[in-house]
Amino acid sequence: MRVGVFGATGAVGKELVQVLGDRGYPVTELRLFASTRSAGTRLPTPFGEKTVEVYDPASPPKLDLALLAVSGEWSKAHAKELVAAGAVVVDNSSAFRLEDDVPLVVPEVNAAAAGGARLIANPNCTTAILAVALAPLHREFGLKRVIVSTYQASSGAGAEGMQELEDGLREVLANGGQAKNAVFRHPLPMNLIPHIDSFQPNGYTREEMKVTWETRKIMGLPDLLISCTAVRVPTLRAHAEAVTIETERPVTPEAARAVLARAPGVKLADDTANAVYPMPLTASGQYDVEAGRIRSNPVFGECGLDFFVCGDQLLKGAALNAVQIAEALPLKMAA
Ligand code: 11C
Repeated sequence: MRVGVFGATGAVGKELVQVLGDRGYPVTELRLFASTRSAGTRLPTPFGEKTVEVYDPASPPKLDLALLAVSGEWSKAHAKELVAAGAVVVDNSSAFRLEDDVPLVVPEVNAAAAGGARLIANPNCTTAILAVALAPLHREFGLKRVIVSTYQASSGAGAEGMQELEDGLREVLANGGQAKNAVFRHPLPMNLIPHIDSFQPNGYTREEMKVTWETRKIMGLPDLLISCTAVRVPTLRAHAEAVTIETERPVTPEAARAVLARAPGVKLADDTANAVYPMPLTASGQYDVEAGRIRSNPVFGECGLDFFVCGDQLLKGAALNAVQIAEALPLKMAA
C-alpha cells in the first residue's frame, strides 16, 4: 500500500508512523506530509528515513491510504481531494464524524460500519477509549444511561500541550510560583481544568458533547442518555474515565468482569487486593484500554455499575484506532 501520513510531525502523526511499523501494515511506500515549517526535515521511520513534504492541492499524491492527523479545517478542505485522487482516507479530526454518509469507527465495536467507504472518521480519543469498554457491557446487559467523568492527559492538546506540561512542571519545581500557560486556559501543573474545547449553549463543553454524540453514533444508540464532565489533568498521554452505567438488565461486578475480561481491546486491571487498577502510568504505551475498579452502583441498584477505564490517548485514542480501521478495510491498491 502507498500510505501518506498527514500531520506527520505532530504527536499523533509520529505515533501513526510507528504503529504502521509495529503492526506490520503492508506499506510499500510511505510519504510524510506536514506544514511548510517542517518541510524538508528528514525523519527516521520503521520504513527508512523519509523527507517531510508539503501537500500540494494542485497535484494530490497517488496514495492507497491517507491517514490524517491534521486540523478539522485542513481535513474539510482537502480530505475529499485525496479521496478523488484514489486514496481511502481515515480522518482523525472531528470534521466529518457526525456526517450521515461518513462511518465513525472503533473496530472492536462497529468495524462493519466502515463497509466500502472511502472516507472514514476516527473518533475523539475520550470516546474511543470509552466505547471499547461500553460496547461489550451493552451487548450483555443493555445500556440505559451513562455518566462519565474524565481525567484527560496533556497529549489531547498535542505535542505543544505535552511540552507545556513538562516545561511548567520543571519551572514550578525549580522556582515555585505558577507555571506559564499558552496551550491550556490555565496553568496545568498542580491543577485540574474542567474546560476542554469551547462551552456550548447547554453549559457542556464541546469535548463533553463529542462524547455524547460520537458514542451514540458508534454504538448505534441514537437515544442513549449520556452525561460527561471532561477535565484536563497534569498527566502526559493516557486519558482516564470514571464511568457509571445504568443497564436494562441486572448486572453484577462478577458478570461485568467476565465480560470485560474477554472483550477485545480491553485489559482487565481489577485486583484491588494487590492495588491493581487502571492508571495513566500503566496504560501509557499500551494498545489495550485498562478497565477496573468494577463495583455495583447503589444509586441504580441491581442495574447499576461503576468502573474506571484508562487508555493511551495517542494510541487507542488516535493512531492505533486509525490503523486498526485501515486493517479492517478491504483496501486494494489503486492503479
Ligand atoms: C483532548 N479529546 O483531550 C481531546 C483531543 O475531537 O479529536 C481530541 C479532540 C478530537 O483535548
